[in-house]
Amino acid sequence: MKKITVVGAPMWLGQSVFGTQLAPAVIRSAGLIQSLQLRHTDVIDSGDLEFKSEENYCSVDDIRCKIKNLNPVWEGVELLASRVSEIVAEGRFPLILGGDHSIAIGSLAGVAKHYRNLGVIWYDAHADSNTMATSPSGNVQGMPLAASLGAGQSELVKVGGYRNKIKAEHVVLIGVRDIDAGEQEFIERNQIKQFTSEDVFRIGIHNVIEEAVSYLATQCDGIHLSFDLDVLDPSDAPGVGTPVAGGISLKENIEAMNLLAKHNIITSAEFVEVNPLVDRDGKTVKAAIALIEALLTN
Ligand code: HAR
Ligand code: MN
Ligand code: MN
Ligand code: MN
Repeated sequence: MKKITVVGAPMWLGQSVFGTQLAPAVIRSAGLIQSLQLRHTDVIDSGDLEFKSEENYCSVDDIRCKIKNLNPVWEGVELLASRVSEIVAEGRFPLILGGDHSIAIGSLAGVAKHYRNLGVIWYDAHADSNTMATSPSGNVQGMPLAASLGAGQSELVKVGGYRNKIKAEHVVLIGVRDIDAGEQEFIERNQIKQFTSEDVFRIGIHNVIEEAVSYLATQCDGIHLSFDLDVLDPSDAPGVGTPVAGGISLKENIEAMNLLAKHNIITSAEFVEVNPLVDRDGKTVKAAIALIEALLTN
């Protein structure tokens, strides 16, 4: 039985599509907390963090202008890092509701303080391994994995007051299928383990999870799950800002969450990138809840 603390990180400034900041409230009103309380006796909903919501482009002669909304995103992820660190220090399981994927910088900064070798399972259609030098968009949403590995803009790299939250050999990417050239180079240079969506279709989600677990379990003292809903096929999760065709079905992803639950190795988790404003019939919100329920059954 886990002691769970839910925290909302209503961020949207890590990208350009308005709406991901609404996800924590919408996911709650669709019944997440009650559903968790059916399975666990100790669930605390600690509400949403307060983030600034104005876009903040810096002046064009500022090098940092290459990163969209750097200041408000940075402030937000610092706040999240402190809150998540407190939750872990209390011996509780942090369940973080995004927000766009920039929040992973804060989640990992908060969690990794408490582990010597934190592992990360990064579920995503994208590799999120850009820096301002390689980013095609300037969106921090596409940079959180690189920043957590110590690469990129110093503000983002030093969130929580320290660098290098995780090591490249403790990361597994699952479901990736839209990788920028600079990201591909970063992944190869750092020898990051990845299972593309093609790999999942070829060897099956069960084998992918078993391989990921055996790769991480022996080296890591905790594993953070960073789940970007756009890893799902858009037919199962239309409500995301950057859908990519050819994704993994909800059914297979639920199977994956069930397997992770059975292995009982996930020590913190975040579910990100749900945008209720572009969702259809609450499909993506419901998918997020079903995935969380499967992960947190025991
Ligand atoms: N790689 C592209 C960029 O850096 C697109 C990233 C898109 N978005 C995400 N991340 N949802 O997972 O801008
Ligand atoms: Mn992502
Ligand atoms: Mn993505
Ligand atoms: Mn098995």
